[in-house]
Parts: sequence; structure tokens; C-alpha cells
Amino acid sequence: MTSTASRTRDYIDLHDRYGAHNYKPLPVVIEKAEGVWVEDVDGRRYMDMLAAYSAVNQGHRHPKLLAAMRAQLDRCTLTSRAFHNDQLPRFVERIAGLTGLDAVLPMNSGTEAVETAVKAARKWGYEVKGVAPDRAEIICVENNFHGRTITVVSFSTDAQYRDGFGPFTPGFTLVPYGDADALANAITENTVGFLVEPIQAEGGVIVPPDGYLKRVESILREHNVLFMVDEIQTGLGRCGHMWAHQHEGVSPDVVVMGKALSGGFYPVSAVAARREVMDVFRPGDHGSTFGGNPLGCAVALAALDVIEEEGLVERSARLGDAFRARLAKLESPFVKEIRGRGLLTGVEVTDDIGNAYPFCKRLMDEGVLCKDTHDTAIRFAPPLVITDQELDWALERIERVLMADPRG
Ligand code: IF1
Repeated sequence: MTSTASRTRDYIDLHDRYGAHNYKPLPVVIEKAEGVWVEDVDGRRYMDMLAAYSAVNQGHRHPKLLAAMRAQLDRCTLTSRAFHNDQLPRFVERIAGLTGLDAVLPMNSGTEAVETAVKAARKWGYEVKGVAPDRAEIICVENNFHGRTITVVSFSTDAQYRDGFGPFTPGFTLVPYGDADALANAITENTVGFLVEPIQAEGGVIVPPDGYLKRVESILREHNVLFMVDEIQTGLGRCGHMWAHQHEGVSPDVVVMGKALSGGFYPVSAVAARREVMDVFRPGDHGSTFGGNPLGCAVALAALDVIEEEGLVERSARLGDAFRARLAKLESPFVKEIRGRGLLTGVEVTDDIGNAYPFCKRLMDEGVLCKDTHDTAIRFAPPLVITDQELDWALERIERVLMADPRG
């Protein structure tokens, strides 16, 4: 590694040479971060309007999380689940309280938590609902994103996530998102669960029609099918409620969470469920070396404190509405639609522009980092600690970029 005027190029070349090429990141190499700001290896500053796909809702390196992490580092980092540790009990109690559910199972990545929910639903289907062995079906929706393991991409409808990775796990049925009738028609005697994102984030920030989740809930109750929500990206304040499903006041049987649960310090995920569902797991049925470790639990407890103490849920609701209102007023000829809730916003570019990447690149040049999703939408999801002034700063730049023809 040489020290040239552009260390950025050197780092990117080095990674290209030795790294796997499973991403196409924007050409910025981040070295430092604090709050909503990041700095690259050439000393340029940017506002982070992606927030690690909502894992840093609390802002980068929140002081309270730093302190909690450091304190726990000095005590104990990992015990495995062969022994108890003193942080996990408080963690599960806290998440039960926050979801209104009875029992909590900790994992690490979001995908693992989704897999855990799938396993719980299947076993509940056999042991409680009485589905015949190996016949359990789980209904998912088109255009979903729940992770990338073989089982999880088995119910993806995105060709890129699946092509070349078969054979897949059977037992999943797909219905269109936002269509409760389609769900009702797809239920069979073998259906054990319905898994859904309250808002499809990666899918392009798709907000379902009003009343959708409410209807879903009543259909599922009627047929004794578990209502499972993936709040990995939409939860923990991102969409202006603690959980995005609260927007419709529904009570899922299973809530899956991750990302901001540790404020970006450490992978921590969890599944919360009704006791009847969680109790299908008996000793030895399921687990993880790192899941429920004291370091992750300690940092998660602090991460939840920050969301509550700093009023991040209300902030997200208020600033998100203000953000979209100002973008709507812009009336850019290149914008087709503005969608979102709380501080999760998707800006769909017009069909003749067709591609959001050039806007993201220009925003980067203006000092605003964000990422396109599903090719045609720009996703804005800043840390929820963003101030009114910081949001104004970003909006000035976003407005400038959205008003300029990206082809010219
Ligand atoms: C990547 C996407 C976002 C998620 C929901 C489960 C998971 C995710 C609703 C899995 C993860 C991440 C994965 C990350 C980028 C990001 C992403 F573009 F890939 F689709 F946010 F939109 N459920 N989303 O959003 O959680 O195992 O990753 O912790 O794959 O690059 P994970």
C-alpha cells in the first residue's frame, strides 16, 4: 500500500485483487465515522444517508454504545450457551417487553434469525397445529428480502439471488405483496406461517395499502396460521414506530429483528415469539456459538436505551414526514414517486431515466452517501439521530442533484 494522493484508488485496487467480487460499492473508502458523518481515506467528509442499511439508527459510534461495549469488554465477551451469562436474561426480558411477546431467542445475523423463525413455525405446525410430517408450508410474498442463505433465497423471487444456487429448500409458497385475498386463497391445511416485511425495504421501499396488515392478521387468525414479521430493517424506530407493524396496530405471533439492535457495533439478532411457538425448541434443537453472548447483549441493551432516551422513534416520524414533504415540493421532472415512512424513503426515478445509480454517484460527489435499490429507486435512510439542521444540509444537496438531468 503506497501513500499517494488517492489512497482511495489503492484500497479499491487492493480489494479488487484479493476480495470476492460479490458487491459493487460506490467508490468511497471509509476510514472514520461519528454520528451521521463519515470520513474517507483521502480526508473527504460525507453524510451517511444509508446508515449501514439501518444498522446504525443510533448514529455511528454512539458514545453510550462505546461505553457499554468497552465496559463489557473488560468483564466477559463470550461464554457460549453451555453456561449462563449475566447479560442474556436482561436482553430477553427487554425484547419481550418491547414486542409484547413472551419469549426471545438470540442469534447473530438477520438471516439466521429468519431461519430460526422458519424452523419455529415448521415445528409449531407439526407439534401444535398437527400438520402431517414434512408437509409444512410457509407463505411468503413476492419481491421480499429476508437474507441470502439457501433456505432464505428459496423463497426469494429475485433471479439474481437464486440463479446458480439451487437446489432449493421446498415448502414455501409465494403471493403478491399487499394482496390479502391472494394470501387467503393460498392457505391450505398445511400452512403454518406467513412471513412478511411490514414495508419492503430492499424491494424499493414499498409501503403496502392501508389496512393490509390488519386484514392479514384476521385471515391468519381465522386459519390458525402464524403471523411472522421481518422487522430487521423496518424495526427499531426506522419507520416512525418502534416496529413498523405498529402502524396498523397488529399483533404478530413472531417478530424477527437485527441490524440496529446493536447500533452497528456487533451482529445481534433475535426472534421474539409467543411462548407456545418458542417452546417447540427444546435443549439441543437449535442454537449458535455466539448467539446471546454477553458482549452482544450488553451493547444491544444500550442500543435500545439510546432509541428510547433520545426519542428516536418520534424523531424518525417527524423528520421523515418533513423530508418527504420537501422532496415532493421540488417537483423534479426526473422523479416518478416518493415513498416511505419515518426516515426510510425511496425516490423512484422516471422510466426514461430508468436508473438511480447516477443520482447516487452525484450525491456522493456532493457529500451525501446513499444507495440505489432495485435499480430505479434511491434509498434514503440516515441515522435517526440526524438533526433538523443536518437534514436541511442534506436536502439542499439532494434537491440540487434531483433537479439536474443525470444524462447531461
Ligand atoms: C447485504 C439488501 C437491505 C433485511 C431484511 C433480513 C435481512 C436483511 C428485511 C438479512 C438484510 C441487508 C443485507 C445486506 C444489505 C441489506 C439490504 F440490500 F441486501 F437487501 F437492507 F435492503 N431481512 N438486509 O433487510 O439480515 O443477515 O444481512 O443481517 O446483503 O448486503 P443480515
